[in-house]
Amino acid sequence: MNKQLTFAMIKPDAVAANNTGKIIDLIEKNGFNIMMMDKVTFNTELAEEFYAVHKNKPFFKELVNFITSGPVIVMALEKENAIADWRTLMGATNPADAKEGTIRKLFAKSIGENAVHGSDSEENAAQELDQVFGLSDLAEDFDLEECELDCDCDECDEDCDCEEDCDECD
Ligand code: RTP
Ligand code: MG
Repeated sequence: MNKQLTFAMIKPDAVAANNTGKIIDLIEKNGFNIMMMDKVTFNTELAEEFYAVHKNKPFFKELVNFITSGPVIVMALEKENAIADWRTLMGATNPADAKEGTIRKLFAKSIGENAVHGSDSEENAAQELDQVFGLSDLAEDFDLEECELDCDCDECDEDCDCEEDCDECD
């Protein structure tokens, strides 16, 4: 199987509890390659967009309030089968149901404050990576080097989605 990228987040509860390092250690020990990482605080607009699929659920407001309540660690993780394997390492949404050794079993406080997030499909991984890291044109081989073409001409568009003109083409 080819390498896959997924979007992962250490949520505000785990960051506030100083569990960031322990969770990153587990991520690395389980064979994930951290391709990108940042510490950010979601604003309400991004949180509502990020969790839009849950907008009609009774817990939506609580979820948005929680995810915007403090800094989070956002990551792009690379591995074969990264999407499913990260969900397995995270454990069940409700820590009461999470298996021994999973991150949620170890660090989640409750179903609402459950330490980590992971994309649940290829489509959502691409969307979430784009929402948070602005990777609108994920290359198939997941080469995440910054674009150096700086161009939106027809010729270069095949390789580059950035919208600035380069000197040669404008
Ligand atoms: P996530 O999206 O955060 O990785 O979590 P998940 O896939 O395991 O769970 P999902 O069904 O997508 O739910 C998103 C987040 O909403 C909160 N939640 N609260 N109070 C509740 O009944 C409830 N149910 C879900 C959780 O924080 C969950 O991670
Ligand atoms: Mg989910």
